Amino acid sequence: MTKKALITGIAGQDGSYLADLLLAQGYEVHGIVRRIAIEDSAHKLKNIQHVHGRVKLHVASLDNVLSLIKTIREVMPDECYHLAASSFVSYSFEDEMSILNNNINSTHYLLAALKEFVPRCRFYYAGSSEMFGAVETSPQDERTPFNPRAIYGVSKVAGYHLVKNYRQQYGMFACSGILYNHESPRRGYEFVTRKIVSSAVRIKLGLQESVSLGNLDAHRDWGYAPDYVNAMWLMLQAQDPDDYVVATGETHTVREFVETAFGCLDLDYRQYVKIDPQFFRPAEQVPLCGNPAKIARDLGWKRTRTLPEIIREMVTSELELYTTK
Ligand code: G4F
Repeated sequence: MTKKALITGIAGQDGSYLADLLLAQGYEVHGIVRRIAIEDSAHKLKNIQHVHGRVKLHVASLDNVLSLIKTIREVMPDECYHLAASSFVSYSFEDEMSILNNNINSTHYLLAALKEFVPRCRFYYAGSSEMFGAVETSPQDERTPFNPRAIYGVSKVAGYHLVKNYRQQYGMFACSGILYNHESPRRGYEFVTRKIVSSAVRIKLGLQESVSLGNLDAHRDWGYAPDYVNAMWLMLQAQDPDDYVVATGETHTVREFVETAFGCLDLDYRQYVKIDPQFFRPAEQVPLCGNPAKIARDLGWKRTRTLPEIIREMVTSELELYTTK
């Protein structure tokens, strides 16, 4: 029988790669999108344009439990991947009420609706390294205590506990992936990797003079987004539900990323990068770096790309945006 998957956040970087993976596996793929995305599909659905007609989109709102129940009853999924969230890490706390409400409630609504109408459905929850936040030890693994420092991380810790609770109290097959940064040509422009790549390409083409960045010495554990959606899928194919850290186990600085991206275009980044305090975040004493040993051991997961390979792919794809217009 054809398996049915329901994805929240299907039009985002991870949702679109997951849709590709599941279609290739023969799944019937359903996605939840907001009405505004349908109305502005050229922009808001661009990551899934290439699978138009092969995925079924449902208009629903993650803050409206009735619309979620209606979708779940219509689809009756075998697997549900909950990827949608306010995911830009805000340290200003300006949006804390809406981030907390949206991220926590949507997870709770989905779990409650699935438990009621299709309890056999396997559930994946997108956790984040931001749950570890201001860590005291590095690398982090599944036993490292959470200490979120941004409201986004607080909301993700709450979702993680909801998932664990539904697994332990109700016997649902519900898992959390604690994912470190993962990048690709489909990354949003607000994140530092895409900002660097798109600026470097625009500078090379004479469309921009410089780029303003924050702390070039910040470290990140950057992996390849398609590898991370593969990890999500593996978690839901496992014998038993569990939570896993997904990471590369190595960190690089923003400066290294910038140097490599500009280097791909034969540019010296020092001539074009300006430092702007508005992009600085509170300094990290201990770097966020994940230990993927458990998912490697239990599920056979491994990454397929190094950071320089990811950067090269992002630069090549960004250049194509201009040359194929
Ligand atoms: O690309 P970023 O904005 O990603 P961040 O904050 O690490 O969050 C991403 O990864 C998390 C872990 O997987 C997710 F939970 C989250 O949803 C998101 O996907 O920033 C990366 C680093 C930071 O240290 C930041 O301080 O880059 C540094 N940075 C330096 N200059 C900058 C800039 N970040 C941004 N966005 N813009 C800059 O100009």
